[in-house]
Amino acid sequence: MAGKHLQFLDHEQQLVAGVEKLADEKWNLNDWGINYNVVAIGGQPGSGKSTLANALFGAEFPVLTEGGEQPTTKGVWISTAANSKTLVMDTEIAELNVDQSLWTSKLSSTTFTAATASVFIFNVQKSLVENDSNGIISFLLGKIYAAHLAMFGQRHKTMILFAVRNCSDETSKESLTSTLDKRIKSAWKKVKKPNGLENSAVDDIFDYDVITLPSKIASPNEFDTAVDKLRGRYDAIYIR
Ligand SMILES: Nc1nc2c(ncn2[C@@H]2O[C@H](COP(=O)(O)OP(=O)(O)OP(=O)(O)O)[C@@H](O)[C@H]2O)c(=O)[nH]1
Ligand SMILES: [Mg+2]
Repeated sequence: MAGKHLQFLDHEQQLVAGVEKLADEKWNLNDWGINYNVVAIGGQPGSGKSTLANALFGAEFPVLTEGGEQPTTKGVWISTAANSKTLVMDTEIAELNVDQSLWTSKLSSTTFTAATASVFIFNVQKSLVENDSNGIISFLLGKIYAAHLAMFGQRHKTMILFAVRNCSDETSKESLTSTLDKRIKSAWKKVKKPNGLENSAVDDIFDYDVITLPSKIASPNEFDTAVDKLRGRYDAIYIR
């Protein structure tokens, strides 16, 4: 059966009819037992999320083609990875300036998958890290923290991996990391903590790391090399 990717929730956040049976047929999860990882990817619309998930995990999520309609990813898609016991979740997210109710419902699927995953890849354009006048990064982080605290408290730790896209040789990783570090801490300060966790620190619940990726369009070979390196790191940590 071609392709291991399946749409679980449609663009109205409804479970796609018959998807559980299809997943059984395509994935054979019974063979996995409980020894597998869950990775989610999220971030701005059109920021290259599905492209990165496909390159890293050999998934085949739909990607925006020239003249195509955005957003390409509707609802929530899940795929098995090609070479490891990993489930990869790719979610739709709305723009900040759309109708508030739509934003909230679509945001829920990203925050839910992000909180549940062992690794959340926060895909972000370098330009947004450098100039985030609307506070999109902190906003998203705040929502992810709140979902995580509500569901798991300190019982589960998520690695937030910032994948900063369209970087060049001149990009200073130190400067991006320092900016993101500030966002991580300020969003944590603002989030309402449940009883008993009032004094918890962000790194009790989240690990975080920053990787820079060259443009897949302008520097395809460098992009592939960086993705191979990232996959190697992922495998070394998460694949036992
Ligand atoms: N400049 C540049 N473009 C890229 C890169 N990676 C992907 N793209 C292009 O960006 C467009 C969007 O890529 P997708 O992977 O569909 O992005 P997405 O974030 O999944 O998009 P939605 O699901 O619609 O939110 C496509 O035309 C890709 O070819 C990159 O590293 N640099
Ligand atoms: Mg997509």
